[in-house]
Amino acid sequence: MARKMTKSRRLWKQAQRYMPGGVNSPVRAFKGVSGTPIFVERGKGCKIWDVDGNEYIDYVCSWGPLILGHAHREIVSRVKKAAEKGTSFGIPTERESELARAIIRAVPSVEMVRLVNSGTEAVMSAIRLARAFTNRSIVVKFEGCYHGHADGLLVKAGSGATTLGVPTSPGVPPEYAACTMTLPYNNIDAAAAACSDHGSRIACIIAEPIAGNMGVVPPVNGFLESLREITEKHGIVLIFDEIITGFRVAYGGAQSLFKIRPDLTTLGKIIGGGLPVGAYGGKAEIMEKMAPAGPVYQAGTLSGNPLAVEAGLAALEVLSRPGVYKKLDKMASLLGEGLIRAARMAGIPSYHTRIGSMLCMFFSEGPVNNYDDALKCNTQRYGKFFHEMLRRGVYLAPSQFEAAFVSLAHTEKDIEKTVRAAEQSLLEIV
Ligand code: KE4
Repeated sequence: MARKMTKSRRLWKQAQRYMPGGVNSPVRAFKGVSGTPIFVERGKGCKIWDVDGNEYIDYVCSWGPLILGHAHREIVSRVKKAAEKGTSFGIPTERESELARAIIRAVPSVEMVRLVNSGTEAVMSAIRLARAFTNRSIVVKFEGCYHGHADGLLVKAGSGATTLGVPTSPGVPPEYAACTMTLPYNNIDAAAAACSDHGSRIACIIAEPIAGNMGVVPPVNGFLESLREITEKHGIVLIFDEIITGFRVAYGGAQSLFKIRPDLTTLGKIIGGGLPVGAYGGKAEIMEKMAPAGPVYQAGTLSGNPLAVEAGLAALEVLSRPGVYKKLDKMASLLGEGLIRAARMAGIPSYHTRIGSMLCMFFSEGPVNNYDDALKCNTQRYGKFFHEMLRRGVYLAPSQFEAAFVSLAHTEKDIEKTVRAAEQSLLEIV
């Protein structure tokens, strides 16, 4: 049942003339799975339609923001109304304070918050703030965790485990990378060793409390607790990057699930309801160092933009209703269990992870607890699976190293159709 791809192919050729690699963000170019990307025409609920009229059940959900599904009625109507009053002012508005207050009420450790325009901007700002607050320069991150494309974070581990980083992208000066230390995720001893050797020079440790950028890799027991303990001990700022997990795995984010209070939290995706919003927040004594209250500079023309704020407020209001996370968890568990059964039936080695409505099926022989494990996955097989599923009307992430997201719009019928497609697809790639 070959899908019509005429228009997508034509648009793909044209896009590559105008934009580097034909996209505005690399992962969309299907490099991780080969083939021609689909061009989307519209979305509604958990479905998207491409420009050739093919329908798909969508598990990318714009890489996480669309936890309510596409074109949610309340979001669309409230953004339309807000637009009629003006699209941007660069002047304080009441709704910005209301979104800030909603975030503060939801996320346990956040006493004060600043809205920005992307996750990258939120992380950049949080790191600058942590460096200013501690008067230290070194940033510790974990392999396989992605925190946006700020120079100092496009870094991989140098030769020894706790040596300073080397750039992963041209254009990042080695001097920038030298201020970043990259450690293995879920390795408590490596984190403790780095802090005892370099603690007095480390400004912050930034971690995804549930890693979502090497596939979904949950923290092993004690990992997050140990990070909290050793950062307290050495006066290091602990930053939880909850740009994926914030309002995804619980209304209070991963920190409310694991009952850990980081010093700073970065947010994005869901809090913008599908429009561009990022945020960073945390202890008031730290946040008050930010201009104009304090000396640490950060600014943004469209920060707190009325349309994005309205979409974010609508999303958080729907998510705050009783039973929402129970429903998300139920749908995602039906999908996760179905994929495990399908892989077992096809005799294909796989490893499955899920927390709430973010999940991953690794084409891996063994468990995946860190980036080294993730890199052992059979990405060719993932690519074949991806295209077999696409043919059957299911849109997964075009990379093994991403999460699948279930939204409130996914129904049992959609999940059953997806599991059936997986059973057939896996038999094709054995
Ligand atoms: P943005 O600058 O893309 O809004 O956020 C960067 C970011 C920061 N922290 C985490 C944990 C993230 O997952 C991200 C962005 N996520 C990727 C996909 N996993 C966005 C998709 C893309 O790059 O196109």
